[in-house]
Amino acid sequence: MVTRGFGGRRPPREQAERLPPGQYLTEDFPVLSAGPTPQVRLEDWSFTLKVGPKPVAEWDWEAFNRLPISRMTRDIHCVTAWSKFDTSWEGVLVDDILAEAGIEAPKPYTLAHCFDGYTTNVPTADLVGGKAMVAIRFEGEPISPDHGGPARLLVPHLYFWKSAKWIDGLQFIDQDTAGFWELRGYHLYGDPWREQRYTDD
Ligand SMILES: Nc1nc2c(c(=O)[nH]1)N[C@H]1C(S)=C(S)[C@@H](COP(=O)(O)O)O[C@H]1N2
Ligand SMILES: [Mo]
Repeated sequence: MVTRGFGGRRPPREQAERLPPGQYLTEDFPVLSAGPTPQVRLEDWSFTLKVGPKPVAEWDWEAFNRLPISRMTRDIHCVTAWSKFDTSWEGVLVDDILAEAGIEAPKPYTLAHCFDGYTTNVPTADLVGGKAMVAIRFEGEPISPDHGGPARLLVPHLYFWKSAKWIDGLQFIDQDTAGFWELRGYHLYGDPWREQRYTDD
């Protein structure tokens, strides 16, 4: 048996239970980006909520940082087969963003939009109920630019391509609409436990 990345620090059975099928454990944090890292200055940062084409709320960096901050410690799973356990993030739950905007999950699907033009689609139900946040800190520090700083989406129960880096908004939409990688062969939903890597998985 080959168990890549097993450092002997965790009981093998616990490790096996926490690793989705086809994944291996890593202690590093690989950087995976479709293009160059955009340098987003905090003074240029903004986050917009849209319902369909219509903007309904917008925050600059200072205002966003005044929203309630929550912490999530979760395992993350990349479609390229690495998983990393117990990553800890601080940020604003999508629930709290919606509450601040005075709206409730207005449409069944969501597209995340980013400063580099990247998009990814997630059912709105997978973003609420404490399942997802817009993270602004990783392991107690500001998120580094390569990992999506100033802010990235964190949807840890789906493959990590759904956790959009350099996020600048969420758009609520009626139809599930493929984003950047979903248009290029990745699964529309991306559940690591059902190994939904590619379109027809
Ligand atoms: N804006 C944006 N978000 C993105 C990407 C990207 O290219 N652009 N890559 C995705 C992919 S495929 C993965 S696996 C994770 C990687 O995050 P990391 O570089 O912090 O490991 O970010 C996702 N979010
Ligand atoms: Mo990825």
